[in-house]
Amino acid sequence: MIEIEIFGRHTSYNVQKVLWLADELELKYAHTEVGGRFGGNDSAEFLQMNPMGKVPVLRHGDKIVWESNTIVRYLASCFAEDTWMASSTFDRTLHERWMDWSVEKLEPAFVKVFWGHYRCLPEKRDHSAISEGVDEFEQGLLQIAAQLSDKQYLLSDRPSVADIAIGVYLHRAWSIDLEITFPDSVLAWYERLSQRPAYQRWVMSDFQELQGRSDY
Ligand SMILES: N[C@@H](CCC(=O)N[C@@H](CS)C(=O)NCC(=O)O)C(=O)O
Repeated sequence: MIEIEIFGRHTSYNVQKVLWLADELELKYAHTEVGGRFGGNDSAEFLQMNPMGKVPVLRHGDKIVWESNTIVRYLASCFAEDTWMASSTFDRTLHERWMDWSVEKLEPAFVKVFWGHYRCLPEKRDHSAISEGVDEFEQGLLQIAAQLSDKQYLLSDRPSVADIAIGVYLHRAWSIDLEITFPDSVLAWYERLSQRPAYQRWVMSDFQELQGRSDY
């Protein structure tokens, strides 16, 4: 039996975080598409793994983990301590604060933009809500630019779990035919991420099936 199984449709940016890191760590894993057009996330078997009915879910031996950022931290601490995530208590917070911030600030802004613009049929779009989302997302990009300063990645010249949690938004925000201003350092960071095979494979994969689709 394969030790590690990742459940979740690869068009979900939350699932992409987990698949991206698993490839970076060269883990051997099985991937099962669940949710969206694949369904299965409301089955009794799935709900037993994640009572929230959401993807991603990780099975590692007899352990089950859900919530994408939690899975990312779990994999990093199992398989990449002191490379993708620091092991010392304080240094871990340097990663964790950016991951928490992304959930609190960046993702809600991104959802207004991505769901409001890309996943909504053109005739149903609320343009003032989209423009509010773009402003908030751009504010977030400015915070990221200040953090990047002259670093290659968010915390140092090596990528970390913080880059995974936040980097998934960049490709979508850049590719959805909406004017969003990327500060130069953020654009350079996105280009750097785009060179990574695991980012190309999962995050830069085709998500067109989500266009105009608000049912999942
Ligand atoms: N905070 C959760 C969010 C999970 C979530 O909302 N997942 C979405 C996909 S991004 C989902 O399962 N939607 C139902 C579906 O795809 O069918 C996480 O980061 O894992």
